Amino acid sequence: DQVPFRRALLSVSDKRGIVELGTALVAAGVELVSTGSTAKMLADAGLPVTEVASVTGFREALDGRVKTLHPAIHAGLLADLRLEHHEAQLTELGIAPFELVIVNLYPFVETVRSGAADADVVEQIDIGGPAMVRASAKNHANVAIVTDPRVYPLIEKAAATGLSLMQRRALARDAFAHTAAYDRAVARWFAGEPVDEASAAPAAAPAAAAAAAAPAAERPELVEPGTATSAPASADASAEPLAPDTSNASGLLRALGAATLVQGLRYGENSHQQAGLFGLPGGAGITQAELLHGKPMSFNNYVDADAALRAAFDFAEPAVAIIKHANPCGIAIAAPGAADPIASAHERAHACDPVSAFGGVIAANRVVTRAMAEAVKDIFTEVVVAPDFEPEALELLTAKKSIRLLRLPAGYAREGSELRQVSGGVLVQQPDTFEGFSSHTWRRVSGSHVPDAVLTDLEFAWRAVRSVKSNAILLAAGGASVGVGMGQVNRVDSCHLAVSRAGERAAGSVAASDAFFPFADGLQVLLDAGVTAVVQPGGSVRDEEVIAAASAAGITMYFTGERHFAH
Ligand code: 93A
Repeated sequence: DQVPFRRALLSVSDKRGIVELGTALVAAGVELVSTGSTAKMLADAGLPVTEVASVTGFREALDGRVKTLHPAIHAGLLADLRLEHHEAQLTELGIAPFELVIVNLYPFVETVRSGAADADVVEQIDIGGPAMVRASAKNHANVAIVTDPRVYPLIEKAAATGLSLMQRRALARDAFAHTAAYDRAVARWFAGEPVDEASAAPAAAPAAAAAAAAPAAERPELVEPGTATSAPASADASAEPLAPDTSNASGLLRALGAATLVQGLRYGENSHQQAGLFGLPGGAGITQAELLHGKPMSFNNYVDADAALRAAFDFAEPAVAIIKHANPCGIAIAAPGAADPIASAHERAHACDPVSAFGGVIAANRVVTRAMAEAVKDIFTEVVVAPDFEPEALELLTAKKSIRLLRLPAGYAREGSELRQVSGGVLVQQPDTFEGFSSHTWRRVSGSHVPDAVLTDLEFAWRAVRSVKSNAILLAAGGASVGVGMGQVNRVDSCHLAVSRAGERAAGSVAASDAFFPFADGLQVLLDAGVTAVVQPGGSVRDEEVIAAASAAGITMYFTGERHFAH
């Protein structure tokens, strides 16, 4: 059910990351079609791009009010190519379909907030953008719709393969939540109400609730046999795929059958357990990483390095995770404007819990620089794994005998399914890599609207907490964890742990909880320590008590409607 990308429509007001995305798409052979200033930006970066005007045969009209509102665009968005007569009509009309649409809307809320005159605010009501978003989302059977730049890394990774139906559905759900929130803001402005309250009103069902309710039949990755190909349906069916498609359960199981021994390990988790490492055909993960320096990796090194990669690569920003016993003792992204972003991320991740970081495993999602190496060389570290190392970084670190340095294979990626052995069989699931979530879909249940910086911190904490074993509580400030409580069998203990690790830094931090608070007691531990905002799934029968505790403390709390268990 993957639909490969052949033609993409890009029309964005927020242009961050669009050139990188366009570059990845062009490299994968995707044709770019784009509007006015987006097209100009892509062309200026040297990318081949087709102007919307040359597709429609119309110049942008009415000061840009009419750009993409044209059948030559909308038929390409709405054609359901599972239907023969749709395909025939498109051919007859000479219109090519889109498989990928990247849109973000005119900045309406920002324009209102800037105090702009009414006429200027009205001009910032996007009409063509939501039409494209809604059309593509309706047609998610054929089209992937992206409204949030944070999803770009996912698209870049999938540029050559396209996305699965389940991923396209998740994006469609986000797209409708996005246009609904946008229209709500417009309606509030017309009503003379504050527009930034709009996103706090309950929108569509929160993402996770909807996902949890989806029957297995709607999650074909989990139940359908793998077709093991990213080629279009019309491709030669007799062509044998090189490797099973590990994005789905049956593909992964077939790949396991073809796994080969990469290396025998000295021992397993303990010295009396024999062990080995097997690689999947076509795998591009920690198993395929190149050991640049140090002793062979141990069983536990592999487990921890993989957990570190999972945490660091969950972020689009330069990020570092430090892992001990499969749990993070620090996760951070670079400080804004840092001269050496990856060194900054490392410094902040290390500062979270320097005691636990001793003997840890570090993953960076960017090339390790000399500045980062300078800091790491003075800390006893088992493993550093990264896409690469600057030559001077390598020189500094190879001076240390005890450290292992690993370079990731090109195109490092986790499998689209993960499994765990249970007696008599294996459990298979999709990994918790869902990219469609954002604070737009959260519901504020106590306290007042928080400043953007706090919301950004809450989003950081909510993403970081999914790399922490349950019960997980993660305190964060400024894009860095400051206290992590993990692996406890009750949530109160995780709260105590997070708070005690954070020490004085707990006051003023924000907190994420991987699952709901069953009672107010755990939350109270955070409140007493001075946490200022909390994000958690909600859904406890005692939610009212928990909300009352947050309200009594005067803090803001959001419900996400989805959880991040990791057992
Ligand atoms: O003025 S519109 O309501 N009419 C349109 O036909 C249209 N098409 C795209 N707004 C329209 N857009 C919006 O333009 C997109 O939603 C996006 O925000 C923006 C991108 O324009 P440009 O590429 O010129 O910056």
